[in-house]
Amino acid sequence: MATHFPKGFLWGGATAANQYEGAWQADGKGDSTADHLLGGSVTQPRRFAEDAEQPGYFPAHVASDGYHHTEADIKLMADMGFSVYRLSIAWTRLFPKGDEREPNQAGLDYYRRVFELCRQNGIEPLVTLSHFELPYHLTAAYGGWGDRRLIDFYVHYATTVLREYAGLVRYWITFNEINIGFLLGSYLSLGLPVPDGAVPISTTQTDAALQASLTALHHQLVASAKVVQIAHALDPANQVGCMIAGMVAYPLTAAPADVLLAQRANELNNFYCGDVQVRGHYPAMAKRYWQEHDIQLTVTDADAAVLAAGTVDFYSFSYYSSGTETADADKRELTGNMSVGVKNPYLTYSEWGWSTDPTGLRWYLNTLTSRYELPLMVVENGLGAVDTLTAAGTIEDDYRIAYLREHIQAMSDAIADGVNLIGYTIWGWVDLVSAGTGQMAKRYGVVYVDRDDTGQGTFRRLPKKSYAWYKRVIASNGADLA
Ligand code: P53
Repeated sequence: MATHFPKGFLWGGATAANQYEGAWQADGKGDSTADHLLGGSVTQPRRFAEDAEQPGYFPAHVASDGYHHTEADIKLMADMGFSVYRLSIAWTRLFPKGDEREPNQAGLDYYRRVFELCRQNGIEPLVTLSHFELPYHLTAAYGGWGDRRLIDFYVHYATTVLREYAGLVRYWITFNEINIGFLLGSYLSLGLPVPDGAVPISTTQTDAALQASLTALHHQLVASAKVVQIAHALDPANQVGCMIAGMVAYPLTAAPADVLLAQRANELNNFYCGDVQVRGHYPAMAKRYWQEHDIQLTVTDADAAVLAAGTVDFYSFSYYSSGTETADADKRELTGNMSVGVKNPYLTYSEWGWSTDPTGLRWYLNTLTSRYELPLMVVENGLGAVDTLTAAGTIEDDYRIAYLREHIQAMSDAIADGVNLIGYTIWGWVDLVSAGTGQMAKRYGVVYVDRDDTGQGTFRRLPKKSYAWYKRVIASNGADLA
């Protein structure tokens, strides 16, 4: 089959430090907000614990033990032919509390080794500076991103990283899924304090909670723009992107009220943050939204100037599924462990209630191209599913192959539509802890990790059937999807 993927297209996979590395107290690492989250399931939400050393299961403490599997895991990626690896730096390995001036040398050394190994294996690192975590001390002592001083702490951390790894890393993402903070996770993404025992991931927020989330988000957006400017000033070769949770909303019917609602959801969920990071200012709809929810946001002239000067070089996003909107309030329901709306009768749903919709990815890529005309990267995509070892000790994950095949085909079609897509990193290329539920049983990897939902196992790596398949896809630059 012919391929539309351009020469030099970046193929790879992604992880996040707190879901993959474990080793939560190794070599001087401090505890991050993620280290305070207990395990959950699709029916049992994760809870927050102030004391991260109390008895109980904290998935991030061990995760996939990536910290102790660095060489082997990079070899596996190289063997698959990866040209890019998206990973995040744990802020707490460098600044255990977040407000220190001097970084922890052991933390700097660890990531230097990771980046050098990537380079030696022909893999371009794509580095997320903050992926759903910050030093817990910044939450406990400052109130997380609700405090403006976080901007300076983050800029200091980011500048340290940019200087330290100059020449080793060229592709940067400032914040993972920056739009999730006000939609789902004010603790997860913004580090806003929550009471002990609380469920920190929620699909509903009061206006007061929104006020706090949007204020904190504004601080992140300013911090992001500052870091974009610093990265460019330090080295014009640095490419910095935003990272948005890609959310596609369809109207349930052609009723104009449904269509309008879906449009508003698409605008709010994606472009509230996207416009700030790409265009350098809040879109008109943001002001309407603030009025409707009685939000008072302080955007100083200095903030506005920073936002305008710190626009990104590329737009990256995660894409898993699409949602459906209805104006009929009676029909709205919880469709998955984290999505509200209504089920789409034309789509099938995973065990976690997430729809499979490759056409939505093509729609999203085209929508972004029309709006921004920027290079795009799909930096998370994959299927969270239960995998079972066969008697022969293999994992025949044809469902995952089918999911990935359809989404790669959709990307190929979008490129033929005229989209400038430059890279693709599958989420959780190696099994890791779910952010939403804290489970290991929700597996995304093309490589299996032997451990269960209580943290027990050998942590042995085992390539699944999808591993050999993805390797062929990469070798053929997307031509061989069979
Ligand atoms: P899990 C919500 C909606 C879509 C993606 O999610 C989301 C979230 C927040 O969890 O998160 C991203 O692990 C995130 C990753 C995460 C992945 O999607 O809940 O960037 O950290 O693991 C998948 O199945």
